[in-house]
Amino acid sequence: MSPIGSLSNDQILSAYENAVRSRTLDIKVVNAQRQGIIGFHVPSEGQEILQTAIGMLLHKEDIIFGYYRDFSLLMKMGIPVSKILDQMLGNQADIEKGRQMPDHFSFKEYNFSTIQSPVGAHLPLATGAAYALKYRKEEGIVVANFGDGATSTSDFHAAMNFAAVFNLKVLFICENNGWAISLPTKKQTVADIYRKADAYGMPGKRVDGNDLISSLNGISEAMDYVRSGKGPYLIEGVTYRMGAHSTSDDPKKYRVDEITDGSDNDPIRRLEKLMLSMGMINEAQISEIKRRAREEMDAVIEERRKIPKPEPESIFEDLYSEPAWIQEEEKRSIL
Ligand SMILES: Cc1ncc(C[n+]2csc(CCOP(=O)(O)OP(=O)(O)O)c2C)c(N)n1
Ligand SMILES: [Mg+2]
Repeated sequence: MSPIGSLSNDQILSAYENAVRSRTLDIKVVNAQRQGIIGFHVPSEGQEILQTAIGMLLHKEDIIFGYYRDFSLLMKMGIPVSKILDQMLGNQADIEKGRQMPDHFSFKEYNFSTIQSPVGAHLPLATGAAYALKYRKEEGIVVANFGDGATSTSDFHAAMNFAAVFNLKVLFICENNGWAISLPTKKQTVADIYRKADAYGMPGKRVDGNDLISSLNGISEAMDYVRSGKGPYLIEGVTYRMGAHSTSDDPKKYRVDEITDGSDNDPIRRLEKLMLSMGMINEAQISEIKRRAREEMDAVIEERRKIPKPEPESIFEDLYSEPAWIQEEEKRSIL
């Protein structure tokens, strides 16, 4: 047992390793994008610990409606890095056959629903899935995570309202990273995000999303509440987007407050300091974990890159059980 609540040292270490592997993958994928290997990426740097905490508390039967900035969550759910990269690369092993933008995952076997590009669009779907669970009397809860910007969409309102009206098992988790691309949170909403729960008649709580223990405590309390059938719950995890919004963004145009890797506000460094102070780990072990993560990610990227892209004619698959004449005609005209 570690001195922190009921967490074992192994659980803390495995949370840390997950965050380090996720950040390493982020860095490698951005480099791959710069080399033209991957088309686009939305890094999770700064949000690793909050997402890892969510992943640690999920049950197998839970249904996840995530968003595009989710590497650490996917990895903590046990989704192999190879599968993540297949989608990013849009290769033949990609379940989506290369038809989606990178970062727009679908992992049916992990109950991870397809990521939506329009901000907030997945939230009514999450509420709908929770309604289906109730109607079919099935186990599990729905977890929907999203950014601060999503709380200003009408879809957020519809999802929160119906989740409460129908007393559904949905846990809404806002990853408040301070920005919606170039717009700081305070310019898109004046209210505290967790207090928006009041308007819908559900509990809301703010946690320090850069701190593993605060995140785990808040999210597990909220999950217990939702699992017991008392209704939906809103968690606001305060984190910080350390880098650019995406590989298409240049944050130097609008921000001067950059948080650098290794600063006190970096959630990974904060967990390192905690583990060091508890004598759980030393600097040499930290370096070794990071070295292993770099080696792992280099090897997986190298392996998955070799898988060819889908054949162009595969674009005509999956639309109709029998090919329609119009598809045949189109195929003949372009292939
Ligand atoms: C409905 C809609 N409006 C605008 C966009 C363009 N857009 C993509 S991401 C984004 C910012 C979203 O910010 P937030 O919800 O805080 O998530 P974050 O990217 O910070 O994780 C915007 C405005 C979009 N995809 N969909
Ligand atoms: Mg944001």
